[in-house]
Amino acid sequence: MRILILGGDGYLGWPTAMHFSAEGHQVTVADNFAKRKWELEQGIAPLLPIPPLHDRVHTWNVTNKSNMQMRIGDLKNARFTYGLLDEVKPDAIVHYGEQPSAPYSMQSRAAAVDTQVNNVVGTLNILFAMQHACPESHLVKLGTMGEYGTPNIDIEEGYLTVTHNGRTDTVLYPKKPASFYHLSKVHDSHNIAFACRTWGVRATDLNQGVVYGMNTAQTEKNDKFRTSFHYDHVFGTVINRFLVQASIGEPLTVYGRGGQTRGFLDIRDTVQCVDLAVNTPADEGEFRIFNQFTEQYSVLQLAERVRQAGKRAGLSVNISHVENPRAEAEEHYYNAKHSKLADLGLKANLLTDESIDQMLATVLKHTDSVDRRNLLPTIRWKGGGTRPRTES
Ligand code: USQ
Repeated sequence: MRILILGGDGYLGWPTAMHFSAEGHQVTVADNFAKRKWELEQGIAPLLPIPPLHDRVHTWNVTNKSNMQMRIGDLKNARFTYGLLDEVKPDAIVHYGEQPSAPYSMQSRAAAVDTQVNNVVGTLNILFAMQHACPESHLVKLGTMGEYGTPNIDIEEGYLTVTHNGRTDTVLYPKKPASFYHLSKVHDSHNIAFACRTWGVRATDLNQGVVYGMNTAQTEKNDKFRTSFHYDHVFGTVINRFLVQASIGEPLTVYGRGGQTRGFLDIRDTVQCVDLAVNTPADEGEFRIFNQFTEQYSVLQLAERVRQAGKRAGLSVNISHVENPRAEAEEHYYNAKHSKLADLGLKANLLTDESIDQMLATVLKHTDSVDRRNLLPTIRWKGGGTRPRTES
């Protein structure tokens, strides 16, 4: 298959690209390095340096006798996006090419606008370019479980059947997200759903939970294949942050009471789920939605699991309830369905003590690289954010 990975330089895009290439598919990665720019702007770096994409792709191709292709450009630029799809004519487009951080989007007006323009316009350009270049192609779009928020009813897999005044219809599940970032994914979902029912686009929206881990079958084979692992308060996700905090003797930063419950998955399962979606394409006109996570935990449960892992490794780990910088429910009902990927054959890599111990052992090898200045949250949800140095 010809597979185009948008955002191929990122935390999830790069491991996904290597996976499909290792499986023998013709892979093209595209990126505009926006994430690297946002990191520079925030004064943040991943735990370990990530070589330039050119270098990673070259080393991958030489080591594996592959022919992965790379294109550099911005999806907001319609000329680039049309040209890319025209040239590649992909059978499947895996779209990770978005600003991924909720805190980033909440820090200022400029960052909220940047997030929504980047994400929504990029996806719109892809939908239009598909019409022009490859209408049969299957769009596999990374959405987020956070689109749903934390409603006081069960979360269904994308759709809800409602009976109202005696009549029944099936509608997109109501969305109540908790950041401008998560909202950008809601807007994307609606635009894609519209393109499916109007133009017959085939699309799968993967409502992904919070990802943890840094190793997949390919990342471990060469230092240049490692992926961008963040532990900072902007791009770091909660388990990755707790592991790094534990490794350097800093308290685990549970925001507020810690009853916030979310769906989680191992980075290896992100790759597996995307593989399943690509290999079983949506039908023409179908807007297929999968809830992509394997287990749900509260933040406090996770902190306790990491504390116990620290203990097994001989570390003394404290849990600190810091003031919650976000506006979110700290105790709530949460029951999200997630059976469709399992039905397709997903074999979950669960968060076992062994897997936490392994991740902690990896992080412990790199404690010298941790920048302690970027651990505590400084971006507040309330009040419209600060005026950053970069905004004129
Ligand atoms: N949290 C803490 N302490 C921390 C960091 C986070 O208590 O040090 C809490 C947050 O308040 C939140 C939960 O942990 O309640 C998850 O936060 P997160 O930063 O791990 O994840 P989130 O901001 O929701 O976003 C991440 C990814 C995003 C993806 C999303 C999936 O950055 O790209 O879409 O997870 S989901 O959360 O299911 O929407």
